[in-house]
Amino acid sequence: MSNPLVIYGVPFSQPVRAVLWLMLLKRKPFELVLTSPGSASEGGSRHPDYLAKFPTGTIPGMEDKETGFVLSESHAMMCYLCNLHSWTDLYPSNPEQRAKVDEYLHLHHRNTREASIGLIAPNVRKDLNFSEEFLSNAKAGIDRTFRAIEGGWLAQSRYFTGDELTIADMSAYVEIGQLRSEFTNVYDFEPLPNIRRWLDDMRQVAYHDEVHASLYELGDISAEAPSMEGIINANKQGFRVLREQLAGMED
Ligand SMILES: N[C@@H](CCC(=O)N[C@@H](CS)C(=O)NCC(=O)O)C(=O)O
Repeated sequence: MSNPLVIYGVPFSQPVRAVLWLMLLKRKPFELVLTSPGSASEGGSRHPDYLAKFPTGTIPGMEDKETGFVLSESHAMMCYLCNLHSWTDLYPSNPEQRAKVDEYLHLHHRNTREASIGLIAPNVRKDLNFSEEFLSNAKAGIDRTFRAIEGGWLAQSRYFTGDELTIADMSAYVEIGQLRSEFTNVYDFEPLPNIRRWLDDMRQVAYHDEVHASLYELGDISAEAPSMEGIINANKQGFRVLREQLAGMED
């Protein structure tokens, strides 16, 4: 029987990667249904069938085929999964510790997430001709957020909210990690030693490489925008690697 838990998305998407990483880390089987972000065609996140379940038209989407329960928003999914399965190592049950994780998850959207909007999207979609003003505002926002992470969260503890990994780190990493030199190479982390230390620690977390297979495939995009074919190939490679992992879980 096919798995009742379905995740819709592509591995190149940052919030999709965060949810997939959690599922792999906890060895929870699921079915990944490739869904193109922004496309109104069949299999796209703006197709009426998808919008009927997920009105915001974004990936990831999650569906429990057995109960009909659907959910969008990567952070809502990660919290839900942790609550459902009592993964209190990654989402602590202590109210104060949990609140610190939530604090970061809320902050993430208009701050760390700007990394994709200000640094990845303009490099991937040069055809969209982002204005200089847009790019410099985005860059200033990213620098500000990274300085706060460097001098705040990661100056005080090994991970974002303490000495243990939580879903806050996983969510932050899919945005920040993608920028490093071994991936897209679009940000200079030299002045940020605490972030560099944390990035190295995050790289050691199980399934890091599998979840980031699409980025290894895409490579450095700092000098030249990748072709659409390059992005499709990166997603295909990411999907292949995930499928192997999922097959291993079902054995
Ligand atoms: N806050 C959302 C962001 C989701 C998001 O921005 N997804 C992008 C792909 S990375 C998307 O689906 N874009 C397509 C669109 O907006 O049409 C989350 O964390 O799930």
